[in-house]
Amino acid sequence: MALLEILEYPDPRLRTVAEPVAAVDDAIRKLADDMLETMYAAPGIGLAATQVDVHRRLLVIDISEDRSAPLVFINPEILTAAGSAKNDEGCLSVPEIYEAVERAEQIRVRALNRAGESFEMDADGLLAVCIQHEMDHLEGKLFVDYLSDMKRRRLKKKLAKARKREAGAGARQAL
Ligand code: GNR
Ligand code: NI
Repeated sequence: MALLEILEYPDPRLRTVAEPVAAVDDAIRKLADDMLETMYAAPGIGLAATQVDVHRRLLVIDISEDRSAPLVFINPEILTAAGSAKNDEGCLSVPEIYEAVERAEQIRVRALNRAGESFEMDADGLLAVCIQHEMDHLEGKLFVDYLSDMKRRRLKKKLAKARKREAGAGARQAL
């Protein structure tokens, strides 16, 4: 297992549209395991391959309290979507920013599991939010794209400032 580097906004690689996984083989299973390890360490409740600079249609999720329910979705498709709800979202690629986003409330998803078998799942609540958030990543889309231009500009500044502060702290530590 290995920890992977998570790309951060506004890295242009986060805008890549992912290609379907052609075959669920050992390399894909290792990627899923490394993504789960990276997600748990972050910590986060979901991670899309796009965020670790692998542009294949694969995502992992675990919304359980005790991190005991890893889910792997390969080539996911939303079959049906109903209702809408606004929930606060965060993203490991946009650290420390939380904003409300409107999403479908209930969805039915089809995907392949780590054995390469097709399955379908109904989701609502946080799981539905998370699946839609991760599937957006595979399209090169981020939750901040749903915000107003003004909010996005403000948040970009805030992120740049936080990064500068961190770089300064690192430099001082090295002295
Ligand atoms: O860890 C995460 N938490 C979260 C909270 C609300 C809505 C979506 C998410 S996903 C996020 C991890 C992440 O960035 N996945 O792409
Ligand atoms: Ni995200």
